[in-house]
Amino acid sequence: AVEANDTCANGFPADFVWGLGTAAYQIEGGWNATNRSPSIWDVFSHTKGAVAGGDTGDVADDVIHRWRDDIALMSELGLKHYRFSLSWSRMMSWDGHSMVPNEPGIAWYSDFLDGLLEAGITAHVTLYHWDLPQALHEHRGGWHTPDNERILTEFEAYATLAFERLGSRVATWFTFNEPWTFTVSGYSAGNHAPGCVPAQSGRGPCAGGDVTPYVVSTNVLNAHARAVAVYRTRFAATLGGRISITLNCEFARPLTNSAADAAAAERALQFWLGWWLEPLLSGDYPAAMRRNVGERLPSFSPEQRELLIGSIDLLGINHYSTHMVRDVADGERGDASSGWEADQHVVATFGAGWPQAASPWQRSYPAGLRGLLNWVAARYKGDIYVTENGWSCNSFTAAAAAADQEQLDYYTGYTEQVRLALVEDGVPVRGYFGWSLLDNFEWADGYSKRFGLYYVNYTTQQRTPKKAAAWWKETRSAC
Ligand code: GBH
Repeated sequence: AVEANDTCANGFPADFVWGLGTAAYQIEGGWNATNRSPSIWDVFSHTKGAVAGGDTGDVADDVIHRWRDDIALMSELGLKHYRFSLSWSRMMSWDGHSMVPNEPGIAWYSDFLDGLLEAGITAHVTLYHWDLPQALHEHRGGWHTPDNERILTEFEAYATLAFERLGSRVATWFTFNEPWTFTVSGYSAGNHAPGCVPAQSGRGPCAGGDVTPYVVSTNVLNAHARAVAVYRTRFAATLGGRISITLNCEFARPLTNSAADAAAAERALQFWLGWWLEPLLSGDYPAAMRRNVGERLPSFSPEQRELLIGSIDLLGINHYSTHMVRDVADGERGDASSGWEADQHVVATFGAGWPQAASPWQRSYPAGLRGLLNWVAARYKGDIYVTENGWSCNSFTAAAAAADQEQLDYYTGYTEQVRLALVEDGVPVRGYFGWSLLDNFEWADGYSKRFGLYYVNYTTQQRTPKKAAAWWKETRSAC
């Protein structure tokens, strides 16, 4: 129970972490500033037909040049915690054999971190928010090559460089953001970089069929574990920060009260979140996946298991929406969807009457976040942080955005469910990061979708606060 005198007017403990997030490729721009080299997202966004409107991240929010103003914007909001990611392709360059430090890029992040520090803003930094250096994808087997020791070594070197050069100013490290999303979208659906799809369609340089997402997940989990081991053995004691990973999951509710649908909802959560969480806790993929995926699911060696188990100091959870899930009998689907999609044996829909966001995949169902947090807390006993939650706005002009009530309703509804999970259910949720500080490059949707607390005019780069920004300042920044 929380002592009354430690509770803020918003109903949360005084030490609850309130922050906002962004990611490098979505906001930075400066595609070749600081001697940056291409990532898979540069190549993908410049591929005809890959991104809505032909949009690219070349300029994005131009934060690479406007960062001082944007830190001032954060201060204006009273922000005390900021979550952002490093661009591997800015931190390092390809020398024809491996990635080596890129001093101008490192200096940019170093200055930025100093700026945050001066503004009293704590930094929470993600190493990998989907932007693999193109050279590692092309010449070193990327994430899609089975048992790819070369990518593990490269990631370990990158993480070490980041800890060494930036770690004194970073409170929390996240190795990967949403491995589920970049694995399924990038290596199965093909609508994200690097655009790989199952082999039978003949598209993509890394088409591997329905085993590829599981190959990718195994490499990514092993890379995570390596980076964590480096941080813990060489840096944690002196730097005092914590390290983890950010996993995304929509909540799953059974469509009917049948036992089969209850099992299907549980299975969906295992395929979505258990896929990543279970190896971090027990060193292996969930039983439901072993059962349905069979021999296509790689194994971890005893050494890999040892590194994986307990390799998070806390857990970051990104959450946007909820699905109603029903069971699917063997063979019922009969479609050509990816292995991961079909392997679950579920069909997901939305509940009737849930408000629709601009992004087709998102509807508002606030109670789903409380349900998810409880599901996670039943399995993981450490601190939980909601590292992303936000609304794809239905307003598309600065004036409409400034008056956007739906986004505000989403934030009030969802944060209230976080409060209930904490205060009523005892879930150890310690922080909440809204997505996002600014409208930005929304991946395959380009600039057509807007999640910012600030509206961005991409012609003038002017930032305009939305209604939720004022709410944030009054009720989240203030205790
Ligand atoms: C996060 O992904 C990202 O971390 C962030 O970069 C992004 O800007 C933000 O959220 C908003 O999207 O089209 O039905 O196949 C969100 C998780 C998972 C949401 C995949 C879209 C596609 C569903 N995403 N999902 S569908």
